[in-house]
Amino acid sequence: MTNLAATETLLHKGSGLQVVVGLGQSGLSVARYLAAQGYRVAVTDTQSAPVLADKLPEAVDIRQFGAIDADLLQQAARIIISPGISLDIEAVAAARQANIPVVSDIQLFCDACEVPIVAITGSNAKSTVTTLVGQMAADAGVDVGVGGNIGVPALNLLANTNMQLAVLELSSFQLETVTNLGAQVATVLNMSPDHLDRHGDMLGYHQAKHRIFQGAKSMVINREDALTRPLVADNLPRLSVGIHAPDKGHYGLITDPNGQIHLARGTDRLLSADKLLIKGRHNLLNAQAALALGELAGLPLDSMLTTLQQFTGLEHRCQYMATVAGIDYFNDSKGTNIGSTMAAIEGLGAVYAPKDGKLLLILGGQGKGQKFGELTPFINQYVSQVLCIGEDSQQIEQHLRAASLSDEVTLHQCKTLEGAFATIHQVTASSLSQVQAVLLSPACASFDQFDGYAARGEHFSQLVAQLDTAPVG
Ligand code: UMA
Ligand code: ADP
Repeated sequence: MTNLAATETLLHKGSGLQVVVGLGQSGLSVARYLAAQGYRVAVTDTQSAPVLADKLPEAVDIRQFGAIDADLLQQAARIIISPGISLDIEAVAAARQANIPVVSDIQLFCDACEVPIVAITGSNAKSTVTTLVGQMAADAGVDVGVGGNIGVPALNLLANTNMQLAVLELSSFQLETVTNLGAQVATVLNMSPDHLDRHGDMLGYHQAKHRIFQGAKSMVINREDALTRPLVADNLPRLSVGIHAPDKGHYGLITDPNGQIHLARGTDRLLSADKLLIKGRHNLLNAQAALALGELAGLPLDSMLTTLQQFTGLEHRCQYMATVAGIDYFNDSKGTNIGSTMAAIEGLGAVYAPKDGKLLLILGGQGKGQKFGELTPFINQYVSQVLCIGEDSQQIEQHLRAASLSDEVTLHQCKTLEGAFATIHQVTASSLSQVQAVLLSPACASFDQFDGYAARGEHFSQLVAQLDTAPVG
């Protein structure tokens, strides 16, 4: 160790105990990062034997498992909290009361990161847009790191010392403890209710999301969603996206008299919509957001347009699975809130409506305090059968009915995905069925029955595959 490094180590040790709360992926990345910097690090987790414990560096010798250790938190110089843990739990609330700073891994990342950051949040489309911007940067020859809520803890990106650009997907949980992120370009893609059980109400959720704009050098907003605009007036470079024809320099859609839709920048038609492999109006917005973010991060337009035409979308997001007995099956397991499910119903419903087809929608799981009645107008327009599963299925039915669910929509209580497939079999066997597509877009979290949205989507996909191989008749 050099003298300078040794002095820094002593300085860090002298700067007090760093307590990592939660030993999931982000907690582990924080413990490793701070230990490597020479800090004294402690970890605490509610689980008595967190699976990642044996991956901790030896230097992290204070390990309090089985409960979040309130006394340990009181000894902290700084607490680094995992995004899945609420700031309101007793031990953390008490530490905040004692003026102990509580930050997220993202704060450590932005304090250390020396390259421009593209920061992306929103209720929906974060992973899709983050992946697209990352791919656009990589295709343009930029050494890019892609991480955050998308699954790669942000601090892990710092291991690449050649990184030229960081593209971060950020959740409201990560943002609520970040100050002055200082992104090169930041965006809130869209806002619809989600995680209200954690943030209390829409205002709390909105405030957490909008922290993404703190210190930003430029921003991208959605013209049709006022909640994506920062509340504070500023003169920062700002590009907008939207479904209507754009003003000069902004992104939007231009529709030709023959109905052909184009992605556009001002009056320039950039690409016709049918050149994209990702479908639905929501994906046209996602494509614009990626272009606008890329532009403000300095990526070349031609190369970004090439990337767009090659992007096939992510698994579990309105993903086409198979056609069985003339019915198309779509896995939108990542549709975990009503905003995403509205987009999926509208996006796919519009494809089948001209063919007099209707959707069969599988909804349900953990409802997170959402108002499901907001889905009713979309269901009445495009869906003929609703199949409810999971913990909050009765509540979902009550909300839909209280919001005037049409008599032409039949609602079934199915408890599980297996139960739903038994009902699908009955419904689609009828010659009167209008169902042309089955859509799993639950508008709910999956944790009552699955390990996550991916496990739920995979289970759906297995059930579809079994249909596929089942004898016809
Ligand atoms: N824990 C406690 N006490 C609690 C709750 C949790 O000790 O009250 C412990 C658990 O025992 C576990 C650890 O905390 O050991 C888990 O921490 P975590 O839930 O924060 O999860 P991580 O593994 O650190 O993953 C987090 C994000 N998870 C959440 O926000 C819930 C991941 O987003 C993210 O990919 C990862 O950091 C890397 O940045 C996932 C997610 O579901 C995909 N995000 C939500 C969403 O997209 O809707 C916000
Ligand atoms: P996130 O990371 O924010 O959850 P994803 O890209 O994983 O976003 O997409 C999640 C779901 O959101 C998809 O399954 C799709 O149904 C829906 N979705 C995608 N784009 C949009 C959009 N622009 N507006 C609303 N919903 C969308």
